Amino acid sequence: MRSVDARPSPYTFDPATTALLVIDMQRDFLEPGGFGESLGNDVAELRRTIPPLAALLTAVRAAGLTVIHTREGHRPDLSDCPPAKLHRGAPSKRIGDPGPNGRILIRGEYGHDIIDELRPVAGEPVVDKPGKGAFYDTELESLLAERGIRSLLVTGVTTEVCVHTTVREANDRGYECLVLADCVGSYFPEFQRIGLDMIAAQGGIFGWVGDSADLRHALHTTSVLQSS
Ligand code: C5J
Repeated sequence: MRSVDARPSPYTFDPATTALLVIDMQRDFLEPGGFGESLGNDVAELRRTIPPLAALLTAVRAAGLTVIHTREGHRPDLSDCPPAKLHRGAPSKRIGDPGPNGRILIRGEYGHDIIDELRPVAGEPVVDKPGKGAFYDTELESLLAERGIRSLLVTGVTTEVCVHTTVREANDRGYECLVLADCVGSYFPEFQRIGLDMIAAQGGIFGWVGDSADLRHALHTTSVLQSS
């Protein structure tokens, strides 16, 4: 077992039953011209997560842990996009509209894919999800069950939307989640702070909040291959 300094208490995990979840690190959220920017957001707010997450990915892969990526997006015919999501708000471009990186938030388009810096490697599942939560209408739960995963190291964007929804879904299913504060990002600094506080509040009502440097240190001292 490994232990990492975290809020509200140290987070303990077994590397053999722990996965790194990388949520929606897609061009549509992190690069200009995508869904995030169409909603009026500054993508620069999210990009600070890229270097620590790249370093964490390297450490997690070296330690032999399971890595799973997710992507939010819809079928080209939008049959999996509820009208309530499609028509909400007044974005400059709606889901399915053409943009500089292809149709906004549509599977198979350049903008829908994961940014080059965090590209999945062979063998790492990429879960396509139509909603905010990674468990809703996806194969994530069976992927985790097949691998015997009980603990999730949660990273990605955005903190208060897809990260929060996924952590809440995971918590209700009995997974123990450590959210890495420097590897999750929000377009809104106050939501970043409050979103993380909400996870760790009340004795860790949804999970734990920690830092990737501490996690990398804990991983450096072991590997799944060594410990089995
Ligand atoms: C949003 C996400 N923010 N991945 N999606 O719409 O958080």
